[in-house]
Amino acid sequence: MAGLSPAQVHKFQEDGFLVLEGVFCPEECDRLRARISEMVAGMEVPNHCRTEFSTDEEEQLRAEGSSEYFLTSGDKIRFFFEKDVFDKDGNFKVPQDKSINKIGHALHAHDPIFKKITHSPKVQEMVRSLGFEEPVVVQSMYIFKQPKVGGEVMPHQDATFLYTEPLGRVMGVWIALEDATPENGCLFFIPGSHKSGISRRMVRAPPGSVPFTSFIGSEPVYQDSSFIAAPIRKGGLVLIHGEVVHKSELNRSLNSRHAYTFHLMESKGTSWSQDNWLQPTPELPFPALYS
Ligand SMILES: O=C(O)CCC(=O)C(=O)O
Repeated sequence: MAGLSPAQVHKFQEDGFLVLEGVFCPEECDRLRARISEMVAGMEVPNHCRTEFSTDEEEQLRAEGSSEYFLTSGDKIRFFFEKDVFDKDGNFKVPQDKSINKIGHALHAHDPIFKKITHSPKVQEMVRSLGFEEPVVVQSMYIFKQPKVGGEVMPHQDATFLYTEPLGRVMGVWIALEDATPENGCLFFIPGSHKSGISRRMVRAPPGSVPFTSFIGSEPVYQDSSFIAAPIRKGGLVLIHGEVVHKSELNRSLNSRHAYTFHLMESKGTSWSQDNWLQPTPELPFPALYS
């Protein structure tokens, strides 16, 4: 693959996203899905997910447990569940593989199959053609969008959570591992919305405070009519500018909509905010994409 054509680069720069069909073959997608099935079959469920808490104090401990679990997940492979999937004894009310919302945030670093796709020549060539000189991988997620229960992802800009100075240095790479349609929760975008900066930032609270994160600014109310759907077939890939407004709706269908996504930052001349929830660690500095 020779990277993106000048017309594709132009479209990405104008719209803030680019839909590319047929980047990976069905077998490559199925290999990722099979690996995830193995992980789910062997996963350890954290206590704060299984345990029912009744008093306010216990509920506070649960909230702290889940915030800590999230905030320290940047360099690990951790499981995040849909709401209401455990009974009061901590047993699954739904099949285990239908209980998960997402896995994050370092599949790209710890799993050889995910690492290979992340650093694949196809991805590297695309990213090069967009002018990235020293891109690093900051996080990765496997998103399940479960049939009927896969919840909506509210309109947002990724730079709200992955803030850099200057802006314009973060890009998402979103790979459809199953067909994504308006019925099962494909991505929707406001074309061109990446040109107006960001409306809010999520920042870490000082150590010891609860909640662990807060927002500066607020997300405007967007008109539904401003969004356009970006349906894509299995094996396709969507490039997502860090400031483009996007969302996905509830999965109303009987089919899941699995996707593997990771975020890149141009590290050359860029400062990663110390206030971001996600931080590189001594165990896992952000790895270079071109390797
Ligand atoms: O996969 C989804 O439903 C949402 C993904 C998303 O918003 C993102 O990766 O920034």
